[in-house]
Amino acid sequence: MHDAVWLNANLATMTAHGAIVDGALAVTQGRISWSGPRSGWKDKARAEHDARGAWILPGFVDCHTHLVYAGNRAHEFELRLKGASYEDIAKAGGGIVSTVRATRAASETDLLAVAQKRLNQWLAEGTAVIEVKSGYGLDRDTELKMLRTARRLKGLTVRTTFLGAHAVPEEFKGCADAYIDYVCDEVLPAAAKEKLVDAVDAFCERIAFTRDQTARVFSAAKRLALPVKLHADQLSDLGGAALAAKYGALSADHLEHASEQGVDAMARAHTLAVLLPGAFYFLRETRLPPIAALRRANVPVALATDHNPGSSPLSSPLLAMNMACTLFHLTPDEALAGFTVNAARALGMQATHGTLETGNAADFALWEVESPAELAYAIGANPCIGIVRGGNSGQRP
Ligand code: DI6
Ligand code: FE
Repeated sequence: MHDAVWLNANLATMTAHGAIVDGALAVTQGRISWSGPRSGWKDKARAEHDARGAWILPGFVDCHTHLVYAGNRAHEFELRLKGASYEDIAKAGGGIVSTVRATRAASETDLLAVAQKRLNQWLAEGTAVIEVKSGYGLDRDTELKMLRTARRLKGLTVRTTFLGAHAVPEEFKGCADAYIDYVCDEVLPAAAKEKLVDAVDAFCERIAFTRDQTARVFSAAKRLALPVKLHADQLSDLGGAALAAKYGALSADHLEHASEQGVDAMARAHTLAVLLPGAFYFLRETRLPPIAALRRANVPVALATDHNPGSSPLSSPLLAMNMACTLFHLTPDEALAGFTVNAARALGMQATHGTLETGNAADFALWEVESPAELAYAIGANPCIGIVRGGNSGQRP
């Protein structure tokens, strides 16, 4: 006897089984306990739901966000519209460090309230898992405050990533190496000790940290047995993709300027690509990530919103999918895989999320569309009509 079954549903399983038209999906004790064609459903369930022809997809996984921060950077958007570049603003003392000032000043209660409110948009679009990075504290107490805040978010599963190496804070200006020592010796160990870290990230970029500095952060992560990932080759080719691969990273993210060799190294290391079309769009970048090389090398591609106040104030997985198709030429099927099965892999969560396989968490959403491709096609619509978390149906927020 199963707890509940959804009948009259179409299933985008995101597995090799593909789509199942007129399927059935059952859940028991918070897990998917049966999925397949309706004709094969012979069991019983305590509750029967009529999905009325809706498509069921695994809950979305947003595997790269900076959701927790205070303030916003609308004034920098205005400056950029007048001609300043993202890098100019960062060099002039704006950019990431301006969000750092606001985030340091905010109480944990206020930080949680604004982040929880932001999260409503993800919940309304059927998101089951969100990754949230630190990196707007850049001191021990504020980095820990950000990670604790992320862990307190309600409504979905949260994974926290330590991004102490996001920018050089004002008090270490001109002393990036000393700051990296502080991150490796003090901040990361303190966050790991409080069990607030699921993975470690760094911003390897001309305006942030060098390859050597990034490697030191990765070595510190390895000493603590934490997986790594990287903001790689977004604005310039610093060899970030190959560096991520060398450390067996879960993913290398952005990749607009990554080389073919970088992509090949990722393939050999089974490092996934995470593409972030929101930042590409918002910074009006023109150089496309190496999609053809990624396809040729069979590197799985995940997508994410990269939600952050500076380079990607994007709160919609659906819109990110549309952007990935229009800007990066992904197919709608690739975009859907990018927010489900491949995003779960990018977080090391493929055993529980990203597909409708039996045994996975019963975290899924019902969509009133004729085909799943419509989710990547429509701009600004939200046809989500039901959300199931841990087997329990809820209303869309
Ligand atoms: N992710 C980041 O960490 C930086 N760019 C990106 O795509 C920018 C964050 C910021 O400007 O606040
Ligand atoms: Fe980012």
